[in-house]
Amino acid sequence: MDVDRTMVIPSDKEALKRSIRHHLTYSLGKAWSDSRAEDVYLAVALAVRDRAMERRLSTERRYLHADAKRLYYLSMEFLIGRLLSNSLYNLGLWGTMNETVAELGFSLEELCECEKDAGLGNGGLGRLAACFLESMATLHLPGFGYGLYYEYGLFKQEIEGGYQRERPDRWQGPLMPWGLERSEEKCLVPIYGRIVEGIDRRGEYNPMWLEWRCLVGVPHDMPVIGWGGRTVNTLRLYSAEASDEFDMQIFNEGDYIRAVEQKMRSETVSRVLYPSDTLRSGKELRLVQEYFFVACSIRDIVNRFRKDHADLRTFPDHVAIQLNDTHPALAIAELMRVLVDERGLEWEGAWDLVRRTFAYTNHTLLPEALEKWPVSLMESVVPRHLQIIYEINRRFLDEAEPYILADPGFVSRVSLVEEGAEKQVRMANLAIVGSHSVNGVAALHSELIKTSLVPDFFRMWPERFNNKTNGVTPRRWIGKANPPLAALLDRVAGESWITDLDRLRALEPMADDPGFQAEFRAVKRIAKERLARTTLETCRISIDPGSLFDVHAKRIHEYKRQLLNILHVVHLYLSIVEDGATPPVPRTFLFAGKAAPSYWTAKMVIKLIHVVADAVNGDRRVRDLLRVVFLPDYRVSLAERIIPAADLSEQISTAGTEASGTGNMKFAMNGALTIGTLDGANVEIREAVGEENIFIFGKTAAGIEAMKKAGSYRSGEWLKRTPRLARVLDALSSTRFAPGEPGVLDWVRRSLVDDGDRYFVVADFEAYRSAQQRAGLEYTDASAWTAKAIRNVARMGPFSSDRAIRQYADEIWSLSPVP
Ligand code: 26Q
Repeated sequence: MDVDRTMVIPSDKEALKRSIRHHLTYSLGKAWSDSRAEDVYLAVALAVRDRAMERRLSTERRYLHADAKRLYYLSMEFLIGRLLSNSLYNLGLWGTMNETVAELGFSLEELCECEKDAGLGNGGLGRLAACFLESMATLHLPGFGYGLYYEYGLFKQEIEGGYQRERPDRWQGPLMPWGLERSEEKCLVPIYGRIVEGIDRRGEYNPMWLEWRCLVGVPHDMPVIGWGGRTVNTLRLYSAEASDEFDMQIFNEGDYIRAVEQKMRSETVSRVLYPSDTLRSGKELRLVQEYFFVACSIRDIVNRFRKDHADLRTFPDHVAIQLNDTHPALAIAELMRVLVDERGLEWEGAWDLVRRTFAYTNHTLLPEALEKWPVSLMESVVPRHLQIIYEINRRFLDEAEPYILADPGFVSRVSLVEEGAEKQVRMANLAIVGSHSVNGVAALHSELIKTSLVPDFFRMWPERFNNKTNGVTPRRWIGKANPPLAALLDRVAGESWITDLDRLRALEPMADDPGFQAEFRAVKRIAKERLARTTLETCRISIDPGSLFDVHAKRIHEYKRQLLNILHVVHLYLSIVEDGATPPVPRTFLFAGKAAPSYWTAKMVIKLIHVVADAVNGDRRVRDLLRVVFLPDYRVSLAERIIPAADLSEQISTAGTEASGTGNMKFAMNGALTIGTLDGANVEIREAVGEENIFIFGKTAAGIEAMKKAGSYRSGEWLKRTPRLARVLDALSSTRFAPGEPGVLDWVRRSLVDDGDRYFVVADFEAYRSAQQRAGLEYTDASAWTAKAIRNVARMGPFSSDRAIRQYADEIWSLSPVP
């Protein structure tokens, strides 16, 4: 690799050793003789941080010199995972460091395992943000992340008696090598209070925000190292503190206890990540988090702009802001407030700047996941912002008048404020009105946004709507997660695939080559053996690396239909023990994923998987044919272990529900074939790999939509015509599963029959079963299967986050590389 040698700190083995020893002594205060692996990990991380820091400074000099336009990616979540191994990898220092620590008597692999995941996200949306930052740095783009420095990341999942238990995830150690606190750049954020209408000296409306409380935002900077290490960008995460001055005020009033209580309340703002990725929480603390985050970020962005630029009217020429879903949508009102209330701009001029600055990415089609906040709550937490939103709405509805006159229902659909028993602000509508770009995250999803999610806005502003299909970074998801595959790709495609994934096309001519196939299979085998060791250690279940690894790893959700998968497992089991059938290949079904703590059905799906696993794994009749494993605590570092080992990737959401999916891309890149519905990015994966190299089944989004519209779906009737599934449900109602817990599975029939089967599990069951049967049969022809897997890898170019980011930079941000 072409590594920048201009840095000041040398990075040869001797220099690295000196750095590690230095940090052990002076940063950690440890003698070499009583240093444990954890200490050495920290010392290595600090040595790497020194080197990243240097590049960060030189990157910033380059940006300043070029007066480059900057992109700010606002996201409540960044699911980063471990940083050390990736930093080393992207800096081009993995090999040297590996030898260095080996000479010191440690294995780098083991040291990296000491690091806790930075799990500051729920799933897809947070991981996408992390991949995007990495791609921006790799492409030398001035792109910066803003988020919250949660004290507790996503909960740790433990399983007790088949049930999920949540444990707090305090991911930061006493010494944080990656989050550099910038106390000197603290900022003040007013919150709560009331607005007093006033008229200023010129006779103009001048509202005053009085009696606010004050939060303090403390930035923590994390380095984002691009491939090759020449560009190092920053992810700035804020934690909340109490303001001393305000506490003093209460203190002076004589109420010491109340002052301390207030302080503690302020510090809870950045305490914990909300663990639900769909159900709206509606909780005041979440709104406070969103506002606090947005206020800190906007202050920082405006201050940085003002340091070098005098004329606010050029703001959009220098700044672009991407909203990762609606969670940061209050930024639109906050920037208006800063421009109008603090900088004295006229409303029209300010609004024009705001709209040219913001762009919004939508990540969901589920109506229950669209963010709404009660007006009464906003009035209490952000009174001035609520006023501003009302004013935005008034002017917007004026603009919409022609449409409203032609269609009386229009106004109630597009208004930023939903009328009803409780008035609510619709954050998606605010984000759309305040942005020049609205994008979905896969082709199908972006179409559905226009045709069914917000068709009225599409009619008004068709030019705003566009698609940016998601992507994932090949550095982490191939290079780092699957070194044997990366080495093979280096050899046959040349090393440039890592930043130019289309190069993997070079594999195509070798797809049928028996010698290459053998090498490819050997790579898969290594990953499967590694995962088998993990299941043995963490679940005490041994699995056969020679069996087909069929993997369903993602958040547990009804729409993602883990239920469909496990019902099919029960069907296979019954077909063996009752019908005497013999499946063509032995299979290992692997599940992993967390359920939101308040999502009862999702948690019961986890219980069901364990009940089935117990029955199947404990039955000697299916010993060599079926195995079911639930791997607890799915997280980035576990994904890096699971994904390379998969033969078959389960992407089986109800068509029209999964916005894109990104796991689907990671699995295919690592040589798994996909079994999936025509949903999200699966549609584009099929186009890319060719329909003969993927197992597509089930109803289409249009088909599902038609059934919903007609109200014609009767799952109970369907079940009568699906005897295999009927038998499965009967078996689950009997005592053969979970004999010690009668009734524990009753919810399955209730959900699929009595409650109407919202996610069309019954309707898709037979199609799924037959696709699974095809997959099993095809696996018996190792050569044909391997050829397909190779073609999948070869054709994954479009699903690199580099491609996605180039499109964002060109088509939304007008951002150029600063190499
Ligand atoms: C909202 C309000 C209050 C509390 C929590 C939330 C919240 C938090 C996280 C709502 C949604 C999320 C996360 C959504 C998410 O991960 N969506 C996924 O985004 C991926 C990246 O675009 C897509 O690939 C997935 O299809 C989509 O489900």
